[in-house]
Amino acid sequence: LGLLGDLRRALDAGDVELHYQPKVRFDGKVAGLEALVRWVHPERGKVPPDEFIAIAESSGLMPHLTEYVLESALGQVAKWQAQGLKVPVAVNVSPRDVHTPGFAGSVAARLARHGVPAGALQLEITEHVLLEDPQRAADTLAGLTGHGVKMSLDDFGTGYSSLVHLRRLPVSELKIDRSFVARLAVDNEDAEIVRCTVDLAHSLGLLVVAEGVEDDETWERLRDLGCDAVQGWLVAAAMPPEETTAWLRARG
Ligand code: G
Ligand code: G
Ligand code: NA
Ligand code: MN
Repeated sequence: LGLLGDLRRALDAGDVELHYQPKVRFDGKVAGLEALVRWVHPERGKVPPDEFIAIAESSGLMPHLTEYVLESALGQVAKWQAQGLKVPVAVNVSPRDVHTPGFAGSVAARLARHGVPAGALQLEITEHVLLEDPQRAADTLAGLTGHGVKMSLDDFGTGYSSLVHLRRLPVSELKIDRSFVARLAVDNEDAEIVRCTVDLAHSLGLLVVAEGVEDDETWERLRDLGCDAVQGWLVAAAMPPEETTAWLRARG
């Protein structure tokens, strides 16, 4: 497939961009930003991330993509820091990354090189990190948290044996998948699932972020259920860096 070669060239040329989507608390304060990759192919136009991430994963290009994303995100965090904007950024990492030897050390070295404190970086992982080699994954995650990097469990509720994994993973935040959030205001079962997830997370000492919040009613229900922060189009979609800077400044 030509797309893989094109993606490789786009990474080498710096043609893959990061957009940033805010996570906000119910008092309106910004809890952080999630970096999301965007690739505009010269002939095909926007390629959906799901599509090229799957290609990167199956072809062995994923570690390279992740290095690119980390490099770009940390460069941006350093820029924002220099402008007095102190906001943590979350980067999505794939199971493959967590199984790459030396991953924790390379993240720590990258932070140091950019002069970014580890607390300003969060890594979003999914339960799939535990499918292949749970021991190696646990070691890598322990290494990362040992360096002070915060871990977030993404798409919670959609993987396998969520509860077992939750106990084993050194995460400080849980993100409720948007498939549970979307119909929260109209579906009692979804509302109950979210309520239980929030309570469970809190009893384990984790922060809870709800993804895919699109309307005020859902926002209010989540606030009443004790959720800590939300992410979604109601607040803002993922924005290019300059737009994110303006958005952060407008928020104070
Ligand atoms: O906007 P959205 O279409 O950005 O993202 C689609 C999927 O791609 C989501 O599952 C998201 O987590 C994933 N994704 C977005 N950016 C990255 C990235 O930099 N690395 C990885 N591994 N996944 C990403
Ligand atoms: O897997 P991950 O949770 O990282 O995926 C995030 C995906 O969700 C991205 O594709 C992002 O663009 C998308 N997204 C973010 N906010 C909303 C929202 O409010 N509604 C919907 N439908 N999708 C959203
Ligand atoms: Na994510
Ligand atoms: Mn998610």
